[in-house]
Amino acid sequence: MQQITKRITDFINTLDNINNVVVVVGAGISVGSGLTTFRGPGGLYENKTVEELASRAGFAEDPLLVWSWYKARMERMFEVEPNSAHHALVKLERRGLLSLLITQNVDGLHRRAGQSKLIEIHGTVVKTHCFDHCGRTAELDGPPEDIPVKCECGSYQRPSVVWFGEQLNSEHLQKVDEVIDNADLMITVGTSGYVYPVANFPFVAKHKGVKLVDFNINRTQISDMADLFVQVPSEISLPIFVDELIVRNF
Ligand code: BV8
Ligand code: ZN
Repeated sequence: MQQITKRITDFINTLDNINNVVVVVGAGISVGSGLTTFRGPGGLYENKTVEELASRAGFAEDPLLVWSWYKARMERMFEVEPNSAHHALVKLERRGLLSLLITQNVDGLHRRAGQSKLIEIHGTVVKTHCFDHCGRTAELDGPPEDIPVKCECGSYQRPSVVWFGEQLNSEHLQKVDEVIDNADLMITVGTSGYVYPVANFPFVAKHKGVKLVDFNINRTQISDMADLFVQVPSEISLPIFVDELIVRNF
């Protein structure tokens, strides 16, 4: 542990004052809470990939299969708790250093940890809306009893997440551009850097001269361009980094 703490402290000592941190998060941050990732072991469901399940075509073809995938995931999400990496990001916000947390995760753990400067850029499973755009929406306070979830119009309610082939919210993307423009540090945590356009954000930051720190247990294209790559589980390493950053800044 000393070794990683020294690498982190040495890196932080090379930085000027840090006031605007942008954080980009993927499924790896929730592994410490007991959830599985998409592309690691356990990432498949009924031999289907996330690209097949998280899509309009996949839902149209088999709404029951897609709803049972979301229901199984929601059962786990509602059983687990935020871990020390989630809490470290709340601490970063409360000490005034976080400009925005951008999460690809739909597990709601950042909100439950108390995060407010947050964009759930791939949506959230606790909201649903009509698959055929009749306008009806709903909020879920737990995994749905009966699936597939029916809509009163005769179609189905679907999770209000961004599926593959669907556009991300343009206001979200605008806000991301703004915060990267003013960032002095970007932290990426637990993301394979595989899904676009989020996978572009670290490249945009680097191109603008923003310092980049990557936390992942595996090396990715993001790790390769990071100014510091921390190959230690984020539930262990991210709290150390945040505490060192706070000490250095005050
Ligand atoms: C769009 C839904 C415009 C909710 C998700 C070819 C090239 C470039 C782009 C494309 C292309 N073909 C198609 C596209 C576009 C496509 C895309 O990127 N496809 C990929 C497969 C190439 N993107 C889209 O369609 C997006 N929309 O572009 O609109 C458009 C429109 C039409 C046509 C073209 C373009 C929409 C993307 C959103 C998809 N929805 N989720 C849900 O059900 O969850 S994405 C899904 O993957 C989740 O949101 C997930 O978060 C996300 C990314 O995965 P990660 O979070 O990174 O998770 P992963 O398992 O991959 O990695 C986990 C990492 O954690 C690993 O690296 C692991 O090592 C690490 N880890 C594990 N344990 C730990 C750890 N790290 C630290 N500590 C630990 N303890
Ligand atoms: Zn409807």
